[in-house]
Amino acid sequence: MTQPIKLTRYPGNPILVPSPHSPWETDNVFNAAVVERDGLVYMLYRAQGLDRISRIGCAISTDGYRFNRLSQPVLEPATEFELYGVEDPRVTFLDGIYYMLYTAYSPHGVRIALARSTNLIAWERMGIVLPDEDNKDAALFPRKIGGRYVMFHRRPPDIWIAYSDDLLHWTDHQVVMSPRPGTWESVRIGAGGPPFYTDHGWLVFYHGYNEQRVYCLGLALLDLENPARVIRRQDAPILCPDAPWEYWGDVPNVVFTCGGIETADEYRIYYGGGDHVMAVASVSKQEVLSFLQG
Ligand code: BMA
Repeated sequence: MTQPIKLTRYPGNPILVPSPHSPWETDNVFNAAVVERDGLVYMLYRAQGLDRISRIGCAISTDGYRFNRLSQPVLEPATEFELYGVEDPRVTFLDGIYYMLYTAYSPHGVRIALARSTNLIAWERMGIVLPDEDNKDAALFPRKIGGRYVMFHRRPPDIWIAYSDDLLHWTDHQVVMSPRPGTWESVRIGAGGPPFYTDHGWLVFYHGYNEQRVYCLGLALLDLENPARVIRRQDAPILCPDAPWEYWGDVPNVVFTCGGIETADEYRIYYGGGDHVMAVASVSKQEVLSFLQG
């Protein structure tokens, strides 16, 4: 039997920690979307400060490990659906535009919200997606399928997909994957960042949660034309809390990803540790190939 695929932590973790200098990010910086643009790596991270409201900050890097942050958030609560915060961004580049799906949290509950940008810093709100239901963990696919946009979303406890012509109205909702009883992902699961396109299918990094209240990350492969069809799903998690900044934090025992990047030879997955700091871990494409080929 082949060994399960695992992510290897970057030895310099954590790569982003709260800042005592900015009131809006004194407490936690975590669950970032990460995107490459013109040779720079942009991290759009969820920050919580003195008021405990979540905002989205931006940090920029030339090597993907050492980041400099902008002094002000790039997105902060502005609508009635965002009163308690804007959380867990996932960013996708599609047809020349960056789209951010994020969680809008307010007395209405949690909603999926959408914003767009051409430079990853100035964001324009497009509206609330699925306005009538509590939902989160949404991520837009980086390519259209059959001429339509596709996104992951989460109706607890499952990962779902839906299709759209305009990014705001979504139909053809289907369950993609469900929790597996008695495992690390027994209670609920949710998509990580946008899936990676490969010749063999959509490669998905996702999170799972169990009765012990531990968040781990898992790996799955979905059909390119019909991503509701799961081609393969690894039994073992690819990353579980095991470092101090993962098992101790604002919320203990959490590794949670909202995105990663693909380099020539590896997948680099960025993740929040303990809802408190940002870290990164990677796996070589060579190693993933056995999973893709089955
Ligand atoms: C989920 C989300 C994430 C968070 C995780 C662990 O429901 O709120 O933002 O990282 O819980 O607390």
